[in-house]
Amino acid sequence: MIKIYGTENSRAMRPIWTAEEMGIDYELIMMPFPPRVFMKEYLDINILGTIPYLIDGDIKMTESVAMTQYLVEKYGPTDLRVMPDEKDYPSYLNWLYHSDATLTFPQTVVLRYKFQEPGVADAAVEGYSRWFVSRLKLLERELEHKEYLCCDRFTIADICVSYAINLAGSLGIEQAYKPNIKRWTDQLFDRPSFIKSRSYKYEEN
Ligand SMILES: N[C@@H](CCC(=O)N[C@@H](CS)C(=O)NCC(=O)O)C(=O)O
Repeated sequence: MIKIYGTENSRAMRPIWTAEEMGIDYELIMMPFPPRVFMKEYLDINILGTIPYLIDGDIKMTESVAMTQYLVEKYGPTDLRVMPDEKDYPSYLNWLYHSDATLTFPQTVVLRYKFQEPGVADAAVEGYSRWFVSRLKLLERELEHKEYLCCDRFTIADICVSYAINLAGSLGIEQAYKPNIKRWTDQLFDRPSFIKSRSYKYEEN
């Protein structure tokens, strides 16, 4: 069975949400955050200590967006996937990469210096928060007349990109909730599979 290692409210939500939407069986191992500090034995499983980590037989993956793509491609068919012959396929790929390379990247700096090492680099918290918000221009414009990012249907592009907005909420970057983004996330975050993916907690034995 597929194993997913996660922590609360982390990027693990992307593969968990995808698996829940698809009804895939998986085993979830929830850990304290950050596991490299609070569960050092995790480094024997994932040398990077990052979350999420997915194991499927011999397959081992460390990238949350790639995991969602793997799940829809390996365990489909599913409407969550956009096929290469669909008109929005290039846009779908662009949003998948955009979700991490452009959006969550500045957020990781905010997370580190606002919560993990507070007081060390306040200017970075301020600067990278602003940088993140300015990078939302493209998303806000794209959603002007759209319910979903691609193909007029819910896909993993919505899952991967909206995670950055969910994270912005946890980081206290309220300016992320621009009108179109808010309308879009209001309906996405109402989906039972999203609510379930957020509900998993680490419980100490
Ligand atoms: N690009 C990777 C990034 C993984 C990553 O950095 N995850 C964060 C949590 S959302 C993490 O593991 N932080 C804890 C640490 O670096 O120790 C992905 O999308 O899965």
